[in-house]
Amino acid sequence: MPDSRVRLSLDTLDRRGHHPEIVGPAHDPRGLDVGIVHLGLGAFHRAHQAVFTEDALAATGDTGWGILGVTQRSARVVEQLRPQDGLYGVLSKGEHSTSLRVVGSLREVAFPGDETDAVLARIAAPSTRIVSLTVTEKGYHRTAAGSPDLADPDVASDVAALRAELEGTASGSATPSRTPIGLLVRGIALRRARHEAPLTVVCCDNMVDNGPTVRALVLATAAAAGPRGESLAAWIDGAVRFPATMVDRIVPATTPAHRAEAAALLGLDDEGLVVGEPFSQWVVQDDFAGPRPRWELAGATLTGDVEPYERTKLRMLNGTHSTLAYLGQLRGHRTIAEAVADPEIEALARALVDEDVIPTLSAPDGLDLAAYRESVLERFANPNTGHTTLQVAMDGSQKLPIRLLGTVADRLAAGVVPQAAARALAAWAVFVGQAADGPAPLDDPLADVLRAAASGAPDGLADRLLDLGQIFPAEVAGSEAFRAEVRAGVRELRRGLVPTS
Ligand code: CS2
Repeated sequence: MPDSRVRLSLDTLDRRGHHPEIVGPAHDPRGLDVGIVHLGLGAFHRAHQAVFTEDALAATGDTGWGILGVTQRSARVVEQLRPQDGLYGVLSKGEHSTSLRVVGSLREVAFPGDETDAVLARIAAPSTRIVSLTVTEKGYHRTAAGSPDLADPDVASDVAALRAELEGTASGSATPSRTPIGLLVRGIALRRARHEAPLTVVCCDNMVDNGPTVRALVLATAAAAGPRGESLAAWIDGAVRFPATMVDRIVPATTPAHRAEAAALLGLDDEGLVVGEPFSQWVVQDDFAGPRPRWELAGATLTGDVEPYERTKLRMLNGTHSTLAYLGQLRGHRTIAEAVADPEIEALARALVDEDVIPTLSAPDGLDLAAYRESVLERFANPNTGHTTLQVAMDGSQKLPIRLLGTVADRLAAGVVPQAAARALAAWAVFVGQAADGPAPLDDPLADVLRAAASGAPDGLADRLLDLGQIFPAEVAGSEAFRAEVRAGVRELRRGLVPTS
């Protein structure tokens, strides 16, 4: 038996167990060159795009699409993956099956805190054709209007560094980058200065129009760096493409129990392990400035128009997910699977989809929305992912506008007050109120603002939250009928009832 205290790495790979459930890597990782720089090396990227890339290169034998993964949040991810030569496992937890694959497409990892020079040089390298991102909603440091938040000290620091680099006044090693967009723009500036080769930026975050959104942020961040920044923005406008994408796989946080389960299968310790449901989907707008991996050979859909997929997924899956998370938290359900098994919560989730969301959608080609709803609810009911309501509940101030408030605004514009969506927001409001009062931390970049709004007379909770212009657009906050529904939902939840529409 292999010693389970030995870490997974290129040198130990052939000591792994040979259970039929274990596969991969699908190629020799040593032979891959980096062609993709990925910003945001969290669990989602490792369980999603890195796997599609692995399968695409296994299908073609192409060796130019290894990934450099950059983690900006903490150096811990580097500590997990660098000793493992970038290798890690994906533990797939189906309702009735478990499997493990070792992925080898991630070839290098970096933390720009102290490796900004190296990352900028990689973004600039001619062999890099793609920069992709999964930095979560809050990682974009946007204002409510969608522009870069130049008042944020991290954004300001990157803009100042960019300006100094463009004007030739930067000295010594690069100022550590503090935001993903800042890092990206600085890398693109270096690329332009060195050889002007085109580039494609692939955003893989759950945002409406994610490609165009990132494009606008990149252009505005460049332009904020003075006249040379404006000229850089003009160059980016012509040379860099920003395809939109829809990404989908449920990837819960990895727990010690998952690590123990994988170690027992693999016979090696894997600190980079990630966990996911078996389902995985990727729809990518086929708009690249240069070559790309043949992701379609790995099951991705390359298409001209991602918008219908993106909107359907964000509103049906993510909107419902957040609803289950807040109601589940209020009713003491630890996991999403437990929440969706609660008949009252399930009824509200179905009402949200059928009455509020579906009327706002035009289905992507050939997609049956009722069947999609069933498949989403079935995936949520998988008890083996262990996805917690608390994890999905985090960052509500960033997620709700994208997942739920578009539905609300569209229904209000159509003259209908969306009752189930109002109930979902009421659940968020009560959750915020409880977290603000109690010992549970409120995991949200606007936690202080939310806490301040939540304190005060309980009757005014819904209105004080709806007044937060950073979260609620005027077309939602300005509807008295909608406010009344949210207030009613808060009252019912306080009485311990799941409000029905
Ligand atoms: C979830 C998503 O954590 C969350 O907020 O709603 O991460 C969800 O699991 C994925 O988008 C599924 O593709």
